[in-house]
Amino acid sequence: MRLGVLCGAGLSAASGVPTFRGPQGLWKEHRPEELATPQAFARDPALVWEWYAWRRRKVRQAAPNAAHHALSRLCGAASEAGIITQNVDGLQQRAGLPDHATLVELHGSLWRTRCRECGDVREDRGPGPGPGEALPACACGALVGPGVVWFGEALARSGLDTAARIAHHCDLFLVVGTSAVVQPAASFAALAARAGALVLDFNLEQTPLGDLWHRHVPGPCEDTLPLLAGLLGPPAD
Ligand code: BV8
Ligand code: ZN
Repeated sequence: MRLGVLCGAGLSAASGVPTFRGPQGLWKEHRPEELATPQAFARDPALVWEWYAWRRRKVRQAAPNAAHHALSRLCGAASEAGIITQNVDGLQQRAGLPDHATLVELHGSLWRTRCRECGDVREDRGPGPGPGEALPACACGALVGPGVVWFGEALARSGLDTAARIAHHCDLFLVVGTSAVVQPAASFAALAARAGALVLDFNLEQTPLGDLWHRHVPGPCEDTLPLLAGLLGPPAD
């Protein structure tokens, strides 16, 4: 069985990482769409970095949950496995994946920085600048921002190609914990459905693309995915 997965913030909710559009999707009365943009960074880079430093702290305090581990097991049971994640927290990597599984971070990573002037990208596992601290600068002189893809920024071509390959070549496509409102990420579920995969949507709620799904699996994914892994996956070691 060839497995494809598209996941979003709901996958990490049980780890204590806030989702974007849920009731706790606010930070200091700012909505993510207001801060996750190049315009917000140009206007107030310190505020944007404060938000990302806060998110780094939340993720550092978090651990992969049963849903992440279930996805790792399901990848182990599949002959081919690809995970398309919109999450930037790195928790799926921390849960571990079998060598044959592909993971693509469509929207980048909290644990990198990127210069929007010269394109320099670096790993950065630090806490991010504290209040009043100097903001990280690039050798080219520009300020560097978090290594994520903001609204209005193009996604990396390589990531899009890998995601399309995963969606095109799978028999089972799991959509996990995403509101399916952000494009082009959400489009990969439709691609998988058109390519003939059985699409299962693991979410607390129905999503806008509901008529595309072959099956909505209601409930917290940290409860429902382990059930699927128990049916399809190898015995937990
Ligand atoms: C681009 C990184 C072009 C930053 C993020 C086409 C149509 C419509 C709009 C557009 C379009 N093309 C472009 C757009 C505009 C825009 C867009 O999609 N806007 C939306 C809001 C309408 N897209 C873009 O700007 C993209 N860029 O297309 O560029 C271009 C081309 C060439 C040159 C220049 C430009 C870039 C999009 C990427 C934005 N960056 N994040 C950061 O993280 O800070 S998006 C952000 O939203 C996160 O990545 C997040 O992952 C993503 C999606 O949110 P979800 O993961 O789904 O999270 P959410 O809170 O919404 O939902 C959680 C779900 O989980 C809920 O359904 C809930 O019920 C469920 N849940 C909760 N708990 C559980 C659970 N389910 C199960 N179990 C639980 N326990
Ligand atoms: Zn630079």
